[in-house]
Amino acid sequence: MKPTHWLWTLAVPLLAFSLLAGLACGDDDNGGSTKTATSTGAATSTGEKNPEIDQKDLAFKPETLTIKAGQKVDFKNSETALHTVNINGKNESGTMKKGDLFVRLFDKAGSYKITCDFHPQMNATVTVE
Ligand SMILES: [Cu+2]
Repeated sequence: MKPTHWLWTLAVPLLAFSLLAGLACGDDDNGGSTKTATSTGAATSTGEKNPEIDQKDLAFKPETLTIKAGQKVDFKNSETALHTVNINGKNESGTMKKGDLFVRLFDKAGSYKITCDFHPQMNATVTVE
């Protein structure tokens, strides 16, 4: 029964792979569903771009940003590593993949700590005046 045996050696890894892929997809969907990232931030009619904090090289760039109350900040993931945007310890962005954008309105003055769930070394501070 050589042919049967041969088929199974193919079928088992294939099955395992599709199961894994399915699981990974499910996880991804979960993370994405809480995301509030939209492109509506670009609709501000002043023509002014939102200040931007880039997620790159496992860091926030820039690490300090000063804005005025009522301004929005574009958080952008520019690399393949997954990131989150946590504002004062709260994950507001969900999991961000490469190319994802999270726009956050800062309407109250204060100092906001920006961190990432996956990389404890990622830190930034947004100061709202
Ligand atoms: Cu990160």
